[in-house]
Amino acid sequence: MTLSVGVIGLGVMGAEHLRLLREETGGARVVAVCDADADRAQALAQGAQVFSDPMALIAAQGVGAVVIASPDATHAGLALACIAAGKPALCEKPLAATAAEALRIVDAEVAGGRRLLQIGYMRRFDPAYAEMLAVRQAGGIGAPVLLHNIHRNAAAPDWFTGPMAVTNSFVHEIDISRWLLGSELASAIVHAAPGGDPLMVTMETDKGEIVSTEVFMNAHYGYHVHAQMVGREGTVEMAAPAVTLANRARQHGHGFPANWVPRFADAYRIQMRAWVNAVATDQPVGASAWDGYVATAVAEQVVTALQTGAKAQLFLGSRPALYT
Ligand code: ISE
Repeated sequence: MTLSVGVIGLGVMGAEHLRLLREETGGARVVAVCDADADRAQALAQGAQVFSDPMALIAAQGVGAVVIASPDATHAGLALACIAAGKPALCEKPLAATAAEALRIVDAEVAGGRRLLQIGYMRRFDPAYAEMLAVRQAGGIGAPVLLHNIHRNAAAPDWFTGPMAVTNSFVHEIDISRWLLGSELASAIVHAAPGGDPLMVTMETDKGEIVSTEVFMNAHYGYHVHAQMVGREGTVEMAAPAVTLANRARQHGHGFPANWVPRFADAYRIQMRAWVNAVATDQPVGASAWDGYVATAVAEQVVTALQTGAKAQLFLGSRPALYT
């Protein structure tokens, strides 16, 4: 059966999700689109029904599932509407602007007794991260003791405001560190360079592993994400972020992409296929609403740690049975 999908938000990520659904994903058809910019929605519609109201798209009878890729602040309300309508959704990260809002979404899903949301923490589908997880799980590096993350953007996106380096960017490391280590995060302390960029976040897990993350929003030279896991018997890390080497301009080496879309092209494609398949088979995969809540809750507490300079003891509450 073909899944009829409505896509809300057609910015950088929404347009890429639209392209993936149309060109690289079997078993799905885009039947509806919605964007705050009506001309943009019209230009990308290719026969899909154009909505100006995202709630009307979610309620539309012909829409079987929804991709939420509108601005961060809109995610929570749209995710709640999908749950109320009983429609599965792939919701871009972050799930919500506050932990309290994210928890309301978790509560709504739990009340319905069914996992409907997959959160777009797509690094879980990146082949390099997947291999690092497999190496750890096979005991290939012994017990992990450290995870070093580097997260560099060439320039902060123009829509960045306030502490978005944490709530929009660092949330990826919150999610992927839990996933890679199979641990929960227990404490965090943040150091900021003069001017506030880069940030250095050091977290401890419930098993005593140390997770260090550099979040550099204006690193200029390109988009660069790297991770190295250190175990008692070895280390595993990502190889250079390209598949070719070039000789040019008196240099030999790898190039860097301008942003995350080319770097994580495989992850986004695999994620979309996995989501469509998960909806078809009713077998949820990827980050759940609970994982989305945890990322937002930790981010909120990391922002406080940044503002106070104090070490935060992270509080999460208990995971509902739906997510075990
Ligand atoms: C963006 O929203 C992403 O999700 C990227 O993966 C991240 O690197 C970037 O900093 C975010 O703004």
